[in-house]
Amino acid sequence: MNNRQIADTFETIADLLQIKGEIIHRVMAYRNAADAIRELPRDINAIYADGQLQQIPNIGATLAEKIEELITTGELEFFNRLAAEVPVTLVDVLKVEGVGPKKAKKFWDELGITTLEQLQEAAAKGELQKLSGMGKKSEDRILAGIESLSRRTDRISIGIAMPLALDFLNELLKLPQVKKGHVAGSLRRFRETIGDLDLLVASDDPDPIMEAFIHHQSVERVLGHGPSKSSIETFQGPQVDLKVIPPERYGTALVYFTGSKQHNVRLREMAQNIGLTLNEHAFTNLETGEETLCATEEEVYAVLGLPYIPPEIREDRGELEAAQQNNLPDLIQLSDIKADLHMHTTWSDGSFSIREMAEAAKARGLSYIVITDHSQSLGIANGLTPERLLEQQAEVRKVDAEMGPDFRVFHGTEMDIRADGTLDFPDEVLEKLDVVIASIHVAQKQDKDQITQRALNAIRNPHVDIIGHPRGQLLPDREPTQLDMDAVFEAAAEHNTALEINANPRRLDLDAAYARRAQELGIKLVINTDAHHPENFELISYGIGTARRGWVEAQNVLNTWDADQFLDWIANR
Ligand code: DGT
Ligand code: CA
Ligand code: CA
Ligand code: ZN
Repeated sequence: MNNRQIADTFETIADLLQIKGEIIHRVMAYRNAADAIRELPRDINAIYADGQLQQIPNIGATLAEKIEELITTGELEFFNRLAAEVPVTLVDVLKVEGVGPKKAKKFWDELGITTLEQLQEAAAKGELQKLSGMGKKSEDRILAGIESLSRRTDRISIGIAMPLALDFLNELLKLPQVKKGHVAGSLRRFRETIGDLDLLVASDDPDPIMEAFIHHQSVERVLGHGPSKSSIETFQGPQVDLKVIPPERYGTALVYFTGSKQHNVRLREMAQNIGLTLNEHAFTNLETGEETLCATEEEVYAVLGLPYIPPEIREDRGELEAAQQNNLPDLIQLSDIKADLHMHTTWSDGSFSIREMAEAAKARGLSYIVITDHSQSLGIANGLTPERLLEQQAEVRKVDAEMGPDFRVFHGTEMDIRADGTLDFPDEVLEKLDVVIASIHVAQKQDKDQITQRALNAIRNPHVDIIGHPRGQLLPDREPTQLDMDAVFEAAAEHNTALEINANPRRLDLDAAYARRAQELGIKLVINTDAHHPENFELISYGIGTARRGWVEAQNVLNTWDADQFLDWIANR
């Protein structure tokens, strides 16, 4: 059994236990174990052979025994017993949005539904809406959920792909034969989801590099192994392609394998217009057959008479025209960021105190932060009542004073926009806060009018400064809400309300395309990590990548401003 099979077995156990109505912490034990195994960078069989199963996060003695049983016998007695009680195919029914364990059990008990096909049939015949607690709306939602399931892709979130790719790349860069290397493909362009991982290194001596690559500890299977190109599949799932390129040809190869395909097509056309062909190896003169080699990407663009085009915008969405007119955007950079305006502490669902978050942010070189815990109606996240919010304000002011004049801690909230469109705090509470973010967390399935009206209510409130993760998508599979973004943009522009690019790689919301439109409409943006832990501050790089992909410039992002300029904007908007 490999890592994924064992993780899947645990995940299925968690689902079956939940359908049975088991207590949540038992369910979570299996789910957390499944996650930990899925993310392992090594073969679990090797970990078992080394006697190190219990060093895997979330694996104690009981789960280690179950893993051992799976590894040594290929089966699990406990799973078999469970599967005899609850049909395993019900697990597929749970994947449908709008179907939780209680509903799955109800459909099974009352209609004998055990498979996805049976669920779809019953919904199509209108049988679900007749059950208690169900209606036409929830039945339609389930039908839509089944359809969106069939549209799901195998693409992975950039948050999984990037650390994996960098791990491979950093190992390769240690080899003496490797001159330089890059992550290429969609990952270098910061697409929100990734098909496979592409790596490129420059060297005249590929054999030892390819050897090291196919023997990396994350390699589960070698798909192809050659002198200039190898492909492997990782334990974590994704495929990784490595190309080794002679250093004098590295520039053309890096442009080619960074893509996008559409960008490359345009570059080839431009080359042909000046009598050259362009491929991954070189420019070639159509008449003389003479090659022009490029060691760097800058040289490739220079041959075409263009300035360097940053990878994030190589999509043939206007970047070539902008380059020809010497009018490329001055894209925001990580070093432009001075603050993080959205984070959680132990006051709601974060894991660290206000002081600890402040220290960590300061250590990362930020000059101010805003503490924005959840508000009262988000009970699941331990949201704050107005009374606790005011108590928190006293602590924020105290920490702000303790941190000295060079680092500021401001008090805000991530306030829920309730299902009925009202805000979770009254105006007289909001006016006491330095910064107000309003976000939609509940009733995300409302129809377009209803959910849009909610967002507009928040945008129009003069105390609301920022809308958090506006569209509610969760990558790679949970689709955004029905929010009418034209209406949101119009209102945000009119009321001077900023929109967030949430940097958490599962969100990236606004995404690049919407961020670009927001900027074009003169709307201010903010890029926040939504940190629940000091380590989450690192996620800012995904927000920066997304913003760059959306052509965003620093001057339009509030948290690139210094604290006084930021406060001034808040006060005068
Ligand atoms: P992905 O993997 O689906 O997330 O997207 P990419 O962009 O990484 O695509 P991939 O891995 O198929 O190929 C990597 C790069 O190689 C791609 O961005 C551009 C280049 N490339 C691949 N196939 C072609 C092609 O048929 N024509 C051209 N011009 N370039 C290609
Ligand atoms: Ca790729
Ligand atoms: Ca590829
Ligand atoms: Zn949120």
